[in-house]
Amino acid sequence: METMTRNKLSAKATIELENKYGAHNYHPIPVVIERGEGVYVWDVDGKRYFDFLASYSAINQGHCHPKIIAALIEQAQKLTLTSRAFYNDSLGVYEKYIANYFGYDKVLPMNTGAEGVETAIKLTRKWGYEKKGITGNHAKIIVCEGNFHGRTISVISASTDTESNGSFGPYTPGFIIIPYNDTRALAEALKDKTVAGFLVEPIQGEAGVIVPDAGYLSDCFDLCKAANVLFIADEVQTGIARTGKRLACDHEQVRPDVLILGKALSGGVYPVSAVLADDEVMMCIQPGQHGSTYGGNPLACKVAIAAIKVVDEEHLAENAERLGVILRKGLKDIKSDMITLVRGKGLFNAIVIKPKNGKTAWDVCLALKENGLLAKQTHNDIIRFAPPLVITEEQIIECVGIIRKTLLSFS
Ligand code: IF1
Repeated sequence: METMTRNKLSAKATIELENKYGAHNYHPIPVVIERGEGVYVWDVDGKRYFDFLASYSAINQGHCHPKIIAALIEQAQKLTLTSRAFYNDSLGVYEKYIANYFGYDKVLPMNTGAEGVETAIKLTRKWGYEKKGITGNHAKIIVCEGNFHGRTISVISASTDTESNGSFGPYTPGFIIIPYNDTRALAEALKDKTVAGFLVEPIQGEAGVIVPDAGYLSDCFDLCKAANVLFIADEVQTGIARTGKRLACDHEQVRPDVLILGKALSGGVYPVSAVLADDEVMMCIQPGQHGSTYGGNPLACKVAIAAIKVVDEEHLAENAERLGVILRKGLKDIKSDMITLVRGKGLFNAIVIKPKNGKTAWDVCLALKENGLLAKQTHNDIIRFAPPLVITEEQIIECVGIIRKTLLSFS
């Protein structure tokens, strides 16, 4: 196989570079992507694929959305970073826009989703001590089995996934783990008066797009309110129109006390995360008690404003709601004994694969790639289907056709 053609590395040579010089902390599907536009990506050999992962729901607005890229380019040529040692002309404008858009008094700007979760944990603990009156260093946060909130030490300390937290101890104390989608378990855990917060994904993504029973979120919110405990929604993956509403919590009219956003907040163009809360919570952190070098930088601010405007201008939540119904029906109609379950909300979906003749979800993803659709399995038997929300009905129908053809090819 040629290593270079037209000054471009071959797919094989590129993969070998990553293998030799990069940490082996991922096992990617063997495709080398060179370009992305809307719902499509092209590999280094010019083959086009539907992107049915959207970078784990960071690319809800589609690859390289022109309005978001334009905002990036314009700001990048003017001012990219001041640190928070000084003011800049973008941050206040962004903070007002985002706080008003999601309906909170204030926002604390960070960069990655994990930083957003860490920020929410610190904020909740501080509120627990200063407002709820929990005695020093005993504040607890309730989390759910099967959660995924990021990869930092405190966040994996709350995880039940040994692949996420194995051999990374010692772990951060102060987490109570209860079953997901179980309000009785939450009610029991809330009897502990040292609990300051309940941190939950409205739909569990990494666990395999686990959609809780209708009413679960609102029941949990009510239980937290009665126990004077903060309801913390991790909408890093479910937010920004992915599930068919502005936020997944909107399906149940739940307004989290602490809202964590990331990923599609910047449309996959630049790392931007945010924690939103009202003053009673947010003002528990005072100058010098939290922050980050890049948090709230001018580039992030302009990119995020552009990314959110695209969500509204292109009605992405409504599109996700409508096309999710068509996608799930199409998947359920596929007559394959490898599909044991189809579940999801909006364009946040997954199928559960039963191995057949030794072929697993990984093999299905490899075959999907050959047929022009990129997806990735999670936990061995689950394939997530989460395309950019700009996808059209015709494209959804075409993709269902690709998925059907692929699954039926496994005899
Ligand atoms: C990887 C999946 C994994 C998240 C929720 C916070 C974060 C994430 C609900 C942290 C990040 C990413 C991380 C990425 C793959 C993907 C992921 F759940 F989406 F599938 F890993 F489990 N809250 N999820 O989903 O945000 O720090 O990454 O910006 O680590 O492989 P981040």
